[in-house]
Amino acid sequence: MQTIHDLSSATQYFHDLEEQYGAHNYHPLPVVLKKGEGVFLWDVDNKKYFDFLSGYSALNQGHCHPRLVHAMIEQTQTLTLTSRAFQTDQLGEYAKYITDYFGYDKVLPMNTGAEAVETALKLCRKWAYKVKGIEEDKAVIIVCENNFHGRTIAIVSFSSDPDAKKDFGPYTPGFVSIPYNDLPALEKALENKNVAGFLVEPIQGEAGVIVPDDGYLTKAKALCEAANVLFMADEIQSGLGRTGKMLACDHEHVKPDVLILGKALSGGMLPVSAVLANDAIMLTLKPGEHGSTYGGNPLACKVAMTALKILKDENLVAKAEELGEVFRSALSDIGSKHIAEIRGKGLLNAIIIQHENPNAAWDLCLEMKENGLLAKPTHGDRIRLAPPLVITKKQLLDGVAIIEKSLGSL
Ligand code: IF1
Repeated sequence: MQTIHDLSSATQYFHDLEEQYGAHNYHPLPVVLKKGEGVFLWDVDNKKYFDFLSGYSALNQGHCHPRLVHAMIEQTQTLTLTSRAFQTDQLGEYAKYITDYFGYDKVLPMNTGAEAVETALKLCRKWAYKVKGIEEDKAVIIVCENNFHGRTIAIVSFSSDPDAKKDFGPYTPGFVSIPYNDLPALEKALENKNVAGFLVEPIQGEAGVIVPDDGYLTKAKALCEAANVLFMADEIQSGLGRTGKMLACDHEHVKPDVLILGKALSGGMLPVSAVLANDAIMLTLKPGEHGSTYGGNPLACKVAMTALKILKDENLVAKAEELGEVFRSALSDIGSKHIAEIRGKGLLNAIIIQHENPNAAWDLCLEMKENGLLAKPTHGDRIRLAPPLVITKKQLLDGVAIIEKSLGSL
């Protein structure tokens, strides 16, 4: 099994720089990349890899998509940022495009996913006080156990992951956590008249690709509607074609009151996120009540419009649905005793590893790296497998062959 000491001199050089001068808030796989194109990555020794993480689903359109690179270059040479103190020829066009695309009255543009989630939380509370009539500072937002919505203080305040939460207190109040995929628990939590919203991932990504029962989203939305509570879907990872539908909510034809997007909204070019809602909700925010220096900058608008067009022009949603089926059945055909479970939808999948070696998932990822495929374990025993949606069937099956070969070394 490869250890950190078997690195090439070039890899070791860059590894040491990061180690010495970068914060240690990650434990990355020991691979140093210098080039990406489509589904492929190359390291500093020119070794080629399949990317089966896709920047945690930010690269649905693949690395350095030529249309995105062109949009970046063109806008970068024209106008990149004005701040929202002034208007631009890109924001209005983008706002119209994305609201038509998803069927909402308005969009509030932000940058990172966590910022979009925070924006949704603030919007929900503002709506609760101004429209629903909840008493000031009493609004409650329901969240699910094992959620992942970002890393800000408010968001980790309602995390159930000790690593994400410990030593970051005091925590932000106003959140109630219930088990995921548990409708009676939601129904009970909704009895509290101070509930303003329900924030949920339609498929839980970080928790290891947890797919809820069919009908969960439909019923959850109905319960929220009956209680006059906003159903807020965090589609930052599950959205934009990743699960074989444009949005994971589309598997049940559920339309969130508040839709939260990020990651692949820019196809990996720069941080772009967005919150979409109808006027009754969105117009509760008045000028000066929320904002961001880079939110809605012309470069982000241009790139995001292009990223959304690529999803449709290249039919990536249907491809993800079709190739997801191919992928899960090919993984199942391996018949490895070390794969305890295969789960996912579209090209958002994970395998659960069972092995007496507690580091088996990590060791398998090291072995897959040696064999030319990059993926990383989450929560110890599960490996997320999420290639860019531009992958071909042959490339996908070549990837499965690498996974099979690597499993043989466990
Ligand atoms: C890390 C994974 C983690 C997200 C959902 C909001 C955000 C994310 C559903 C915040 C971000 C990233 C963050 C990155 C690893 C990755 C991740 F689930 F995708 F694997 F952590 F759980 N909602 N997910 O998945 O978006 O602010 O990062 O733009 O923090 O380690 P962000």
